[in-house]
Formats: sequence, C-alpha cells, structure tokens
Amino acid sequence: MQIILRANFHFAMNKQLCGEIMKGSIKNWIFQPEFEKMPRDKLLKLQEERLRRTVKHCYERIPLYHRKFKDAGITPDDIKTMDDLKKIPFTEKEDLRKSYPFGMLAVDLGEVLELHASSGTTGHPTTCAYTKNDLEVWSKVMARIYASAGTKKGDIIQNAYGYGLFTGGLGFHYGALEIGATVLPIAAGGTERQIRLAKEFGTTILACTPSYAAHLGRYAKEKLGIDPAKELKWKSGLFGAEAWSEQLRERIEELLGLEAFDIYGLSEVIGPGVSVECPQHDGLHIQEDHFLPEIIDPKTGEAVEEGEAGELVLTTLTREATPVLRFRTGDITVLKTEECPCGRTLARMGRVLGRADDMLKVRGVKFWPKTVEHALLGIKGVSENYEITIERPQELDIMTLRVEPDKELFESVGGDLMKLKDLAKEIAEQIKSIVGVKANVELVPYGSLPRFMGKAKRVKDLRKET
Ligand code: DLL
Repeated sequence: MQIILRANFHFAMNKQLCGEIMKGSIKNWIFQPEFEKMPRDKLLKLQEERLRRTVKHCYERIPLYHRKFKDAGITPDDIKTMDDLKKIPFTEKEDLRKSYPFGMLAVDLGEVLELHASSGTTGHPTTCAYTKNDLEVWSKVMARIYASAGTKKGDIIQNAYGYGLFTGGLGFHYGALEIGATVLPIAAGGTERQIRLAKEFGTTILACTPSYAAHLGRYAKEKLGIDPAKELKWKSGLFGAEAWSEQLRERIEELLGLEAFDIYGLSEVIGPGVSVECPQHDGLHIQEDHFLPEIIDPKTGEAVEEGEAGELVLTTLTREATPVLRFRTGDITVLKTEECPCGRTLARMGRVLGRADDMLKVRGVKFWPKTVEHALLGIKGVSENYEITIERPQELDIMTLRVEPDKELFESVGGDLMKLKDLAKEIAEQIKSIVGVKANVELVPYGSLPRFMGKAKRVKDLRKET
C-alpha cells in the first residue's frame, strides 16, 4: 500500500512540474510515428504476432526455455494471444547467470555482431548479444529517445556515458548516428575536458548519468568559473541508468540550464532504449512494439491492477540474439495506458522508485534510497552529495547519513561545521518525517564524499557484511 501511494504521488508530482517545463523550448517530435502513434488495437495485433514468433524462436533455440516450457506443460502452440502470456514461466537474472556465457544465445555465434557482458559484481556476469537486426532495432529505439528530447540533425550530442561493455555509451552512440546528429564520443570522466569541449564545440545535448550531470555542473561553476546555464549551449539532457529524484531533476535543470529527460533501460533487454519521457514529463513511454511490459506483485508473481506499483517484467518482441521471455527486472514502477497529449499511444511507466532488492529496511521501516534523496534535496543549503550507512552494532539498526552542505554555505561558515548544527537538525527532522526513520546526521566538508562518473553508489549496508 505504501508503495502504491508513493508511485501515484510521483505521477501527480510530475504533472505539477509539467506546467513549468512545458514553457521550455523543447519541441516534441516523433521519429517513427507509424509505431509510436499506432492505435492500441493495431499495436496489440502486432505484439501478439511478434510474441508468437519470439516464443517459437526461444523454444527452438534456447535449451533453458525448452526446459521451462516442458516443466510448465506448455508448447509454443499454447501461446496465441496476450491472455496466454501468463502461462509462460518468468525468466530470472539467475537463469541468465547460469547460462553464461552462450547458453541464452538463440542464433549461431557467427550471426552475432556485438557482445556485451554485465560486470557480474554479485555473481557470474550475463551476456547480451546483438545480431545486425538487433543493432538496427537498438539504433531506432535510441533515435526515438533523442527525438523525444527534441534532438535534430545539427545538434551536437556530448555522450558522457561509459563506452565499452556497459551498454550506455554505445546505445547512445548508435541512436545519434541514426538520427543524423553529430556525436562527441567523449565517454565518462575527464570532467575538466568535458566542460572545455562543451564550450568549444558548443554541444547542445548532454547524455550521462544524473549524478554525473550534477557533478559536471558543480565542477564547471566551482572549479572553472563557468556558469553552464549561461555559458554552455546544452538544451536537453538524457539522464538514466540509476534511480533519481524529482528534486535532483530540478537542481540539474537549474544548474545546467537544460530540460532533463529520464531514460530507462537494461542490458538484458537491449540496453538504454526501453523507455523515455516525452516533454510532458509524466511517465516514460515504453517502446511497446519491441518490449512488452507487465507489472506484477513481486511476492506473488500475479499481475497488479493498472496504476498500482509492482515489479516491471519485460518480454522482448523482436530481439534475435538474446531474446528474453517475461524477464523480471527487479525495478519497481507503475504502468498506465491512457492517452498522452504528446500523441504517442505507447504505454507509460512511472519513474523507477527503486529496485526490489535495493529496498532498505531499517528498524522495520522500508524505503528506497531515492526517498532519502527526495527528503534531502528539498532542504536549502544541502548539496547532492550524501552517503547512507547502516550498521547493526548490537540488536538495533543505526542509520548514519553523511551529507555535504553546498559550497556556498560551507564557505560562509569558514568550513566550521559546528556552526551548521541547525541544518543537521533540520535534515534529521525531514528524514524522520518523509522517510519515517531516525538518522544520525553528520555534516561533512564540501568535496569530501566520492563523486561518480557512472552509476552512483550511495548506500553502505554494513549489516550484510556481518
Ligand atoms: O543502465 C542501461 C542504461 C544506460 C539506461 C544509460 C539508461 C541510460 P544496466 O547497466 O544493465 O543498463 O542496468 C539496468 O539500471 O534494471 C535499473 O535498475 C537501473 N536503471 C536504468 N535506467 C534507470 C532509470 C543500463 N532511468 C538497471 N531510472 C535497471 C532508474 C534505472 N533506474
């Protein structure tokens, strides 16, 4: 219930913001209107046809699916319409890990043009492979994403996502080529050079993780004396790969003088490109002609009502090399199919609240790190740099929140954090009231916590290590 309320709150909150953002200069355009504006009854037919093809492909080519179908007592002939989808067993991340390296490959290795592997920090890595056709689909869905953020030929895209095995860099690169814009493949890192080239080349679109976007802005202002909102030409930012709050969006937009778009995706399904916000900023349109979404109750596996929060499950509809059926993403969100004023008929998912397995439970209270960010960034004088540590020295959980005040405030007290006792108190009160948990708040010097070029790691749960 708590989850449901928060999810709806996010849709509502986005709507409020919408009025302001719509005044921005970003003009919505649609890259493939024949699919993105397809009437939903026609879309359903297309999805069912593609689903039947994918199911057959998986059953015939991937031993894991053959086995799963056999265990469930079904064959591809049992999957005819969307109503039959629920007969198909889920695919878990663990299934992909066990099949490493090539067990999930549904084509001959010779047909594979590109291979990616997840980092595998929590177990075996997983493989994602792309045929020529898969790369074409990836380029097209990424082009849709750029179009949604107003990108055109003539724009210069600063692609500051990591290139390499992480799918961010190449996904954004292929989309840029498809749309015919100019891409600067700068990759993540080298912050000073990022700002210098942004200025010298006049880049107009910024693509990176939201945490790195905030860092770029602060660095430009504080270390180089450049005000990005006034001196750089960024008009839109394509930010994703990690959960981020509305408060962080507002800060980034103000700092960088651009309109920020939330981009969602995952390696197992395609990489970035599964869904994107349009200029309404009221949910992310899922490229449903390629990725079929469902929302389930993570505990029971049953479908939830439309608009209720649950775990996003995705089935690829056109993927050739590594297709997945009913893949449990672990990401918690909501889904809605109602029409969007932007003209797209594609369903929208809410901004990701967090991952089911990243949810924290402190003294019995469950929350996502994003809720802490939401509480923190609503307070004046607090920077975007924070770290959550949870320990259990004896029976009770202790949550410590290390927070940097912003540079201005830090310098105004000459670095004497004792003078900011009231701020620490205010933070603790806000955390208690919004997150519902008591936190020991430690203000730390500005610049002392780590900065991230890729996905931010802000939680240290030391209970797991004991
Ligand atoms: O992060 C793909 C990507 C790259 C998306 C660049 C957007 C931009 P993975 O490394 O496989 O792929 O991580 C996928 O990251 O299951 C979510 O938990 C999280 N994630 C991705 N985008 C968002 C987002 C890429 N916009 C995992 N909001 C997913 C919240 C996100 N979480």
